[in-house]
Amino acid sequence: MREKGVRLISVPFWLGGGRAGVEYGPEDMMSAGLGRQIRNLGIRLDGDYEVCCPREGKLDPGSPRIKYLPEIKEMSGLVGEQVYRAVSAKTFPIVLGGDHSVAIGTLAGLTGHYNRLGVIWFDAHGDLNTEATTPSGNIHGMVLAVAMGFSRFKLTDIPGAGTLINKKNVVIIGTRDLDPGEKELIRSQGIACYSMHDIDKHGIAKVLEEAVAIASDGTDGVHLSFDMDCLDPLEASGVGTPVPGGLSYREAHFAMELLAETGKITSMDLVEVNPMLDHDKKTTRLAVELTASLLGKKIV
Ligand code: B3U
Ligand code: MN
Ligand code: MN
Repeated sequence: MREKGVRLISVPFWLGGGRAGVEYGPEDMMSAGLGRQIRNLGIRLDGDYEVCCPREGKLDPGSPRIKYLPEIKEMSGLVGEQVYRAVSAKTFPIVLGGDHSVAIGTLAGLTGHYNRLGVIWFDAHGDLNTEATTPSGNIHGMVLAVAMGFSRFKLTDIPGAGTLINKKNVVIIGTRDLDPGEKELIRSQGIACYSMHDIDKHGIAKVLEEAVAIASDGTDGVHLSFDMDCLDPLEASGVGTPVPGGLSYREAHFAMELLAETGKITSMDLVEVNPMLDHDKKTTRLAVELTASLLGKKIV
């Protein structure tokens, strides 16, 4: 990591979650010292870019299944371009959301570069809804289905994207709020999903060990997508859809520390910090600290 350098890519986008405020996430994480933390670790900060994405959209009454789809496609193409450039320049891209739909752009850019990409997805939710099962029409709840090609709108619809993500290399961690259609997809497709029940039962270290094995099996890159709502709302209440019973402060840090030790993670996105709901700035601060842990910050 020290040789590689990190490139920060800010994506102030909220239309995928349908709730404003999350577009201020990148700005807040930068003000909380994300760049400084990275440099303090002795890591070169190879640029910090802001993607100029749509800030407002029009709801199309003709296609109600995915809200703001044209704006989402536009944002994803722009994010993909920056991410592709970052990995081509051999830096480690960190994409700052925004709602979780920004990961469609991240994955588009990454699959343009990597032949076979593994994905580790921390989330309270499955993000596995399709046009047929979404209860909200918000694409942030569909991103993994889009990435693996289970929905009609697919990752490969974004210019510059490579192949779809192989379901064999996807792992979801921290779930506790899955919709019926998502449970069905997990079962029928055999997608690796470690719920909070699994974490309680086996411990976060064991779960991470298995997750890394799955995501790195036959892949040439492993992407970490970190939805801050995977944390317990006691630790991180500044997210759009908090769900009780999530990861503790130490479980989340320990997970990042374990990932750092493996040296296998090649990119990251950090999403769903909503500064308008984060009144004590605790969620933003934690997001910054967790990134530092992933980049190798040690307690001792
Ligand atoms: N599963 C629900 C809710 C949701 C998904 N992701 C978030 N919330 N953050 C949906 O709308 O798909
Ligand atoms: Mn999510
Ligand atoms: Mn979520």
